[in-house]
Amino acid sequence: MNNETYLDELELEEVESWDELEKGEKTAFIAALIPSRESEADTKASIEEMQRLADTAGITILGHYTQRRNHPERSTYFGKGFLEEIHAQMLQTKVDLLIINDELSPVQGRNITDTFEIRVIDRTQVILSIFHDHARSKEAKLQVKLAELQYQLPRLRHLWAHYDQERGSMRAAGGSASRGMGEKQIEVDKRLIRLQIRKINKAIDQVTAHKETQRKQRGDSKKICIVGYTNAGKSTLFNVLTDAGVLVEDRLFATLDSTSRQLKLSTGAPAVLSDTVGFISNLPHHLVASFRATLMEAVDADLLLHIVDISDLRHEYHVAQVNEVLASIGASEIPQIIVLNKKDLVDSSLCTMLSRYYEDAVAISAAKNLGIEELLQLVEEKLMQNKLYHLLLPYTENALVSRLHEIGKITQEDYKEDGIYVSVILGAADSYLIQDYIIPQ
Ligand SMILES: Nc1nc2c(ncn2[C@@H]2O[C@H](COP(=O)(O)OP(=O)(O)OP(=O)(O)O)[C@@H](O)[C@H]2O)c(=O)[nH]1
Ligand SMILES: [Mg+2]
Repeated sequence: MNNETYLDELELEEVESWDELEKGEKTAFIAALIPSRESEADTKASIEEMQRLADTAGITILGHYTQRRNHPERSTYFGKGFLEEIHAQMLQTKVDLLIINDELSPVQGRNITDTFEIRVIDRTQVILSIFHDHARSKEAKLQVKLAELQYQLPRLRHLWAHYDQERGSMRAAGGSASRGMGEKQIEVDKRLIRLQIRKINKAIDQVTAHKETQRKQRGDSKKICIVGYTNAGKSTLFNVLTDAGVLVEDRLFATLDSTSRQLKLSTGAPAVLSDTVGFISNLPHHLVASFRATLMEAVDADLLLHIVDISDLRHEYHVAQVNEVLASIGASEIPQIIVLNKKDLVDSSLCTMLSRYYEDAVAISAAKNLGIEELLQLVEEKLMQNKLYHLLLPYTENALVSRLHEIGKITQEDYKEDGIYVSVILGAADSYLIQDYIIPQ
């Protein structure tokens, strides 16, 4: 039975009162809270990222507002005066929405809407809406649906609360509708949502178990997974290494599914490479949780290729954010190679500096096919605990050279006057053979 079959069996009912992003709503302001320790550059980058997310979700940003304070207001996130000012500006400019660059608590979202009459959505909703639009496979769609339902559950009320208010006033005017219908309806909806969450979780459990079996069948193939910030170039690299033809796009979260292909290593050792969903700072935790079937690829890997877009000024911060997500899914102990991508867009001195700064790093351009050989070499080294050695052997060690041909991979062999120059990739267990002949680099 394949993944899709488990998921086909799943029937979900629509819940009426989800306050979704409506299609007509296309313009917005962004509002962000700036902690006092945050630098101007970081604030700018964070708002730009929010703008990029909004853009990907099909919303045009017409301006942004920031307020410097360390903690959000418990009940309204921003202060009263600030929200009133935004409301006035929104009316004047006829802007549809306010996007908050953070996740609002259910109470905050409700109060901003009710008290200040601002149609508000938060960063999580924007990301969920992108995931919703980009999900192609049934598995991805269900994982997104699960995250949406979990986000929605504590926030159910809008439609039905209004229903109660209307009914209440009708009764006051002599109508006979009973008050409290809305509250009952919220309970019904909540039950329905919980039921759906259980059903999806069960289906995802089955998919996870099925994938687990598939992974076991891969036997002793080494598992390598490409991870990284969204838009870093994961799928581009995946295609270069496997000719898979996975979708590559200059947009956030182009990939939501994981795809795996055989990777041919020069040692002939079997390996499987996987491309997967990208990460972002403050990735909504519901998404991380519901994408567990997809993220298993990373958790289960023998080696992670952590790909970094070094043309992005915030690359260092992105590395930290990706590592944070990896830690949250239990993948922080897996060996990593830092793949410094898009070297075609930056100064070579930056590549050199970063290659030295990170342990096990290699600079490449996936799009321009640069540095791929070096990357593969490093992959082999890390995977097999193999290392590349440059040796100078005396002619009397001819037998050892023959042996190296058998047990390692010779990448260069030169017979010169002062001896035999050999470059060889060798497993850690065999390295004692050549210790005396290593040329110091
Ligand atoms: N200049 C340059 N552009 C690159 C390079 N590698 C990838 N890109 C571009 O970066 C963009 C994102 O590439 P993808 O491979 O889709 O990135 P991804 O990490 O898979 O992104 P998501 O799946 O959305 O998380 C595309 O426009 C690529 O053409 C590179 O080495 N140099
Ligand atoms: Mg991708």
